Amino acid sequence: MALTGRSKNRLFIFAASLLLMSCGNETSTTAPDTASSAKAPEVKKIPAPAFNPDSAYAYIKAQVDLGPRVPGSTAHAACAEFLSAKLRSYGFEVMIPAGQTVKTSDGKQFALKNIIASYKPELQSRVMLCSHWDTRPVTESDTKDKDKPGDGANDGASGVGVALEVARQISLLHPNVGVDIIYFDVEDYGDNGNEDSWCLGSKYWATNLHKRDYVANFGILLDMVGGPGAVFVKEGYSAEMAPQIVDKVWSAAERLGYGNYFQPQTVRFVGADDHVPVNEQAHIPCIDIIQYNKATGGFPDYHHTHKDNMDAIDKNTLKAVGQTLLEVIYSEQ
Ligand code: AHN
Ligand code: ZN
Repeated sequence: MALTGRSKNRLFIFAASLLLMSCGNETSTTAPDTASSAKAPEVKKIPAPAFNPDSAYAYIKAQVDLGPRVPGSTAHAACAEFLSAKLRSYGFEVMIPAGQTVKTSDGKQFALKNIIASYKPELQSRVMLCSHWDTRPVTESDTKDKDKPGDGANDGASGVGVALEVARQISLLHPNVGVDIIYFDVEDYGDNGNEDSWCLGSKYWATNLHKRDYVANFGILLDMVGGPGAVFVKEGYSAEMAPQIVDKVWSAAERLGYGNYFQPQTVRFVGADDHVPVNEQAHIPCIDIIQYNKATGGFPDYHHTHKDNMDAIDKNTLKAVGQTLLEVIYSEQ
């Protein structure tokens, strides 16, 4: 078909405007990438929500109010129910693998209850938070009633409560990553002087993962994270095994103004803790946020005594730790 002059003109205008439109489109899609010099398209950063220390405190008190969560006790069983139900209510998939037994150094056997909670298990990029939830059966560092368990408010309940408040925040504002909260059982049944006798739940988990090929970008263990005026130094084993995670967490704390809690020196003062099997058997870089006593070079003086009760919990410390964790989680892609 022969084209008249007018229709040739129209065709030209049409073709030219298509070309312009496509140029315009190209410009608008390529400009931001060029400007930010980013290679892969970035997922939008979600500002971290505000950690509520009253809520974390209430979760710690709820555990303490059940009584010492000594393996085999009714309080222990009730606490497993309480924590599972809470985590489920925050949209986590929760499992307590059955049929796992551990033997403590005094020859007792316990049905292990590791509580494993996963938010968006389908996501590849994951952060793992962990703490132990059991209470030590004795208070050997006290002067009386040493043979009775204490409240384990800071040693056990604090890390659990902080992670539970993180779970609640995640249910309200979804981060870009998956999150696993693992509450290890039978951490605190050990014998002083026998490093192998501690951390039985985490050792079991690390050698029998709840999911084949489970992996997380990194892990953060919370151990005694509620003490008034707590100092967290860079724990030596963590600094050696996962220096980049220590930096990530300590620099987040610094940014938020919690540098008085998260101090820059590195000190090796923890013998055995749950992050060791996570690093060595599960091969997940994992650090320990654990209170350091500058005066003694060890644990706080109420450690493994009856003074480890709700008086050993300070909401300002809970806020510093919890807000730092949220900052780290919501910064992760
Ligand atoms: C030892 O005391 C050998 N390890 C510290 C692990 C722990 C016990 N954290 C709290 N209680
Ligand atoms: Zn302990």
